[in-house]
Amino acid sequence: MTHTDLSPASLPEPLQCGRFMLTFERPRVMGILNVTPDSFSDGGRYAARDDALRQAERMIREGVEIIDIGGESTRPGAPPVPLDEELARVMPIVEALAGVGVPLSVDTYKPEVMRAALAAGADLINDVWGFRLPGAIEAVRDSACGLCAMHMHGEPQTMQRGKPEYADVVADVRTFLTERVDTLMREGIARERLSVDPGFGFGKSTLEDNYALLAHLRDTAPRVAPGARPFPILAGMSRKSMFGVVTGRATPAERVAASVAGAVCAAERGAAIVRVHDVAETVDAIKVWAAVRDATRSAAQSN
Ligand code: 8Y7
Repeated sequence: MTHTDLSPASLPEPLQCGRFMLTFERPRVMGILNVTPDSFSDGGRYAARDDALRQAERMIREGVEIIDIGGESTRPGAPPVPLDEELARVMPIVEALAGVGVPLSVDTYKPEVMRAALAAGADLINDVWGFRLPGAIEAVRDSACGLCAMHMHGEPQTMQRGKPEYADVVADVRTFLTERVDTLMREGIARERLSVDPGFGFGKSTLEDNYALLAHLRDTAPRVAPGARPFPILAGMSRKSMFGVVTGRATPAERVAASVAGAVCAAERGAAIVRVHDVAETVDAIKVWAAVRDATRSAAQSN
């Protein structure tokens, strides 16, 4: 099969996401909602809450399809946030948005935050540590939530941030993600609840590694039996330094166009979900990508 394979059988498996069943006729746009107070403003947490809710409203107007709520900056090198602080940031947002009709994802690796978020109505748990912390799998097992298992090198316990060298970064990431989905399914998580993510920028040593993962995005997912649908792949590249390096744009806010181009490349390579800051721009770009794909499909059928 080439990348012009357009048969519905090659679409990602639908993802059971709590109250929702997401299908992937085209990639779904996940909007990033950070709830991290600016330590320089007073009453930071309440200001952050208002900010976050305003931003969520904006993303909904712009056509967001999943909202990813995060209370700890997971950027490499960021200081960890204590459990009670993370709960105080995330829970009011989950509670406020649980009724809006958009699937809610919570970006956390802490089992206690997972449990609280699910009890309050979260639909997806996005764990950059791939459910490797003790208690993480148990925290999600008895719910219907979706899971996103991301690749990050190293052990959660030590929070090691070494820069590994990969012999073959695509194969190494696929091996890791295959082990994670096998473990999760063995532990009782249904296959249709699982999505995977190569973890752009997380401990990938070089620019080449990140672009190899994007170029071969489909091959980062666990292999499935012939005829079976692949696991949904989430691609999170928005505003990351892999775009800064190529464009010379020093600050994340300047990387919007680059990020949109990256999202389109990910769509072309089978991404099921793209995680982005710039929802309106990405939604438009994905619509154009899908129109071209559909026209290609019609042309192929009439030949
Ligand atoms: C990713 C992510 C971040 C990603 C998934 C940032 C929380 C860094 N990146 N989650 N989170 N995939 N699944 O720049 O690539 O957004 S935080």
